[in-house]
Amino acid sequence: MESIALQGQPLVMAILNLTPDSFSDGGALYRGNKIDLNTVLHRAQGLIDDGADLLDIGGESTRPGAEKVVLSAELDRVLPVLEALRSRFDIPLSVDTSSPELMSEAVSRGASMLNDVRALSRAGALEAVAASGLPVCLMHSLGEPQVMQDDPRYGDVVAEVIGFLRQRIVACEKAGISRSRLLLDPGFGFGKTLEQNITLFRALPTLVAEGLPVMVGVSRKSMIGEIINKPVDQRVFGSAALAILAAQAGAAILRVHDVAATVDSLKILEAIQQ
Ligand code: 9MG
Repeated sequence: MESIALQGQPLVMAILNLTPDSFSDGGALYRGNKIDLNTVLHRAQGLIDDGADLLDIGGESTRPGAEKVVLSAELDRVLPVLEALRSRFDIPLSVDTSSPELMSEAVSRGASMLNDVRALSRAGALEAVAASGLPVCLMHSLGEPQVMQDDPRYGDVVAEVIGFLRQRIVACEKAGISRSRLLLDPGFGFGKTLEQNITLFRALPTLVAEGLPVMVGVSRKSMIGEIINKPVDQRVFGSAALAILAAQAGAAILRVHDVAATVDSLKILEAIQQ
């Protein structure tokens, strides 16, 4: 996959959330109501020093209940940061967006990958990605962030998530996006109860068996908070533990906030695994 080597141990994708209401750092990259580029560069350097393999930059909050972002705000948040990071660092940069406009702009500013929590369902997204030539992660979500946690229901969560992702693969191939550019993500926390998340997590090997690289994002999410009964700022160990279980289940990319903890834990796994 273009400039992103997906072999052996999973890659660690560090989250760089550019929203003022980010659920994990609450807008720490802001000075007043503007993104502070120096702070962002400093944060990015820290994530790289900690061992991140790629960065995921996003300008839309997708946490449960988050407000919709207007396109101009998303572009204003992401594009200057993407340009600044691209000119400064060699690390592959993923852009987390559902907006075809941002997808297209991101390509010309050096993005290496796209990550869409709506699996390219917005009008124009399939075409934008087809033209980009970039790898893209297709994630499952049950509804929009504003309402996705309002009593999510499935007959069979594993079958429905995999069925949805298969349909999106077909849509991608029809639009001219080859399988070799696709990654799959079950979308932990996106319209799923704790029980549904756990069922889905146990089925990761089944998703891996679909034959495409699987991305897992569980970092600091409520499923961890509910299991260990701790607030978001005390979920580092729980997140690292679940990341390692995802690695054992065959995940190719782990999307995380706590890079150092994840990288150390992966080294332990690698040393012990046969
Ligand atoms: C943007 N975003 C938030 N959570 C995510 C997850 O679990 N996977 C992917 N691909 N993106 C996510």
